[in-house]
Amino acid sequence: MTGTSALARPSDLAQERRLLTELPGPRSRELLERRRAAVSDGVGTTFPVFVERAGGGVLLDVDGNSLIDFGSGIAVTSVGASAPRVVEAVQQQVAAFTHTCFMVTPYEPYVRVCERLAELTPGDHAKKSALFNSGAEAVENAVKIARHATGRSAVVVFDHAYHGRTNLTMALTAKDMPYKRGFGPFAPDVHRVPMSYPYRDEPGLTGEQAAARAIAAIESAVGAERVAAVLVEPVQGEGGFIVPAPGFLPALAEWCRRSGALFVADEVQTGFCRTGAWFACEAEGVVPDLIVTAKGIAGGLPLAAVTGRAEVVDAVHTGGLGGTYGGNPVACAAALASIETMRELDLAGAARRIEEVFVPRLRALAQRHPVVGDVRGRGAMLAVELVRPGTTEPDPATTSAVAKACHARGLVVLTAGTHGDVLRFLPPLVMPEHLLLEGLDVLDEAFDAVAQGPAPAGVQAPAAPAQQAPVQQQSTV
Ligand code: PLZ
Repeated sequence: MTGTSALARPSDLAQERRLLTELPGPRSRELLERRRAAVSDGVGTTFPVFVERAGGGVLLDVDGNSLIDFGSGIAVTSVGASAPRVVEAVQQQVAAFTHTCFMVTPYEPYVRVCERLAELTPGDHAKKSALFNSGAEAVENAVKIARHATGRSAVVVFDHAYHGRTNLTMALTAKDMPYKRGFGPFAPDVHRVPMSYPYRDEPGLTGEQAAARAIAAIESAVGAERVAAVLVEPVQGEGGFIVPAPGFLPALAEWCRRSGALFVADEVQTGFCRTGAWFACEAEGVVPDLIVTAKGIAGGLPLAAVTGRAEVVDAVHTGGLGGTYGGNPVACAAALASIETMRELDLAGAARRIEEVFVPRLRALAQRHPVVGDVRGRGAMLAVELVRPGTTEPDPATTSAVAKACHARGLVVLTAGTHGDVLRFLPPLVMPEHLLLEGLDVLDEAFDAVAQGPAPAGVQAPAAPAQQAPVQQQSTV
């Protein structure tokens, strides 16, 4: 480690939007043909531009275009996709050793990641962790632990929830298409209850009332004494960046405590500074019994964790948890360097700043475009929900058209939502402010272009070659 010198190393990846070709460009289109021939059609692609390098707030594609990244590879590259500390730590670890299997002969970085998790996650009780490879694998293990520790089997999840694509986590996930259709039968004893969804709940429904509605459903359909775990995303991710009304999460956690069920927070998407704090549960002082993390934890390397009360996590017999690669040393080195970067650069503060920059701009957008029914989110996890003007009827077609218009202009945005009517924004927390603003300008242009109706057939969406047309700056902030 070379200390702060690594952080100060200037990136040679220009932090700019630069369009040299239409998107996708000719080399991306060639690769797309090869992808079509060799890669399963079951794996989707949001934006078929092939990436050669990435870092800070940009993705550089194989045709030399530089794109602004409002996706972070689905909330993963919070420290950037080539954060200097992470690159250096990974290089050192990969040269030292790539793998031993922690269950065979252990190594320190795994232990150190678990120590960091114990320090950083909510609550000052004794905590322990186990490490895994993916969010879904960690969620599945949280359920294993909860069942073992409580001796109960029922698991409660929420409308709009997303927890993964394995058999158990498909059962936990709400949305049929594309996640579940044709893949059943699913794991049993999973029970879905209503979420707090302020935009769609009856006006004025408080968080406590929404929790009471969920609890009534649990008590009547499952029985309090059968519940091993109530599993919830503190801000729902794939479901559409749904922030529950204040009071909802604390009331659920309190019910769990009274009922002997474990409160399990899936912070796979919200964790590690994304929402302006280390973890989203902190916003309401909720202390989960188990917390599941992945994505942002390791700067792009595959790592996930279940962290929880020591006596709960230790309830499982030795050998009951694990896997060949769980807590791989290279991924652990990346996690330690990512956490260090988050601390040094105060990326929780950066996420709060991103909210300050975005929210007035998204509200102004909603004023100009009545299709924007709701502006919501927290920190650098922000979204707009698109509906038919004057109603709350979802408008997935306009959502997809705006996303495509952003893509054509060199801005990576993602969609979400049970009805596909949510545009979500997840910039790397290290994105320089001029790119945040330029990305928001592009979003404005994309909404305007879609509002004006489709371009005449055969006319490409405008790709502005950098050398000819300087990018328009608007001054709404
Ligand atoms: N829990 C809250 O957001 C992953 C998946 C996108 P994995 N979300 C993005 C897709 O189409 O597959 C996620 C999440 C929450 C669990 C997961 C699962 O994490 O690392 O993808 O397994």
